[in-house]
Amino acid sequence: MPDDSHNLNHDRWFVLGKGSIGCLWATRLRQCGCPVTMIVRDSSAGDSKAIELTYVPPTEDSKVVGTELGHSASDNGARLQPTPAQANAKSVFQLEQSSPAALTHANTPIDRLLIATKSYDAVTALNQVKALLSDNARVVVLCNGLGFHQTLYEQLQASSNTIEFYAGVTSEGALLESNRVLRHTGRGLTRIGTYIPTNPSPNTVDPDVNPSKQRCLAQDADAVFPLNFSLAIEYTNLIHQAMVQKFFINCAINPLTALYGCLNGELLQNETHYHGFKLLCAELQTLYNAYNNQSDPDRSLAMFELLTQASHVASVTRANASSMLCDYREGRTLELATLNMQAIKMGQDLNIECPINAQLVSNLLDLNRRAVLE
Ligand code: KPL
Repeated sequence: MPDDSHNLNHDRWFVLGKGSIGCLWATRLRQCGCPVTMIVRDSSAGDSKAIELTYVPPTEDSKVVGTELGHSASDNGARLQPTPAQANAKSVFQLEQSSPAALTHANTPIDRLLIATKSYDAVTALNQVKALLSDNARVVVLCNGLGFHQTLYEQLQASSNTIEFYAGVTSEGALLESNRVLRHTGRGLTRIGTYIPTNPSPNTVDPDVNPSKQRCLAQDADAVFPLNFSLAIEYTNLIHQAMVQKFFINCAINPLTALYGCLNGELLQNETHYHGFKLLCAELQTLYNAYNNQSDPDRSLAMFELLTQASHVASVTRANASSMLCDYREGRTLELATLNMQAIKMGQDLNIECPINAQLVSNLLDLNRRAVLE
């Protein structure tokens, strides 16, 4: 663990993942005055250096996405941050860029860490910088999907059980037009909450008796991102529900857009695509209902109609290429392990067959393998 007395950069955010969401957060954090270091793997960034990233704001008429789940207002006393006009101008931001090796060599303490990698990279990426986290570090994960949060949590706990760990889901739209230009394509909503472990480990201290955990729960409403942050953030105690619902929406939209090679809106407009979309939503709805009954007997996750919600998201983001379609086009690994393969695993645990998801995963793995070979 690095020596905290050397830490003159208490409000510096370190960002893992230089995709569109990582870059959006980096520019917005810079905009409100926080120093930012992008952690990159490239050996070219062996030594820390400064890079410039241009933020292009959304057009005035871009809608807020993310209120589709009925949470536009606070569900637990949380609030949305205001977005002052000057925060939204096109601007060029200076960001530090450094590699895990360079940070480790300099023994740089990390107090604030955002994980915005592809979901399958999150655990490895965290491992590369975990030793630099200070005892009271704040870690926020914003990756798509389910199934890896618990591993992140356990790794953080093993470092220090006073690290604050938040999970988030975002519907912000962003596109990297080049590695120096980030376009904010649509305003969204980001919901953040303290991650609640699925199987508390023996050294996990109950938040009721751990003063540090009490502090972080008590401060959720205004503590995670700076007060003048220009993205809409809602702090919630129902983060698990938000993660599960976003997971099901992503399981419905992302793989089909990659398979059909279509934009989100075309899932609704093209008759054949829509037929596939309805069948997939029906299979996922059965799974959601069973999961909900099993994991939440008081049914606070209930009343979620996947076809309606996923259609709404596909419609509001109609001009977007989903992240999985972009990954497919770029020959990157698809986030299937944390989306539809995770759904199949959930089905196995609940004795629910998921043949449509299984076929979809198999077709996409084949396509992806061929794309990577080409
Ligand atoms: O989250 C998304 C993604 O592409 O990963 C959706 C909501 C489908 C928007 O494109």
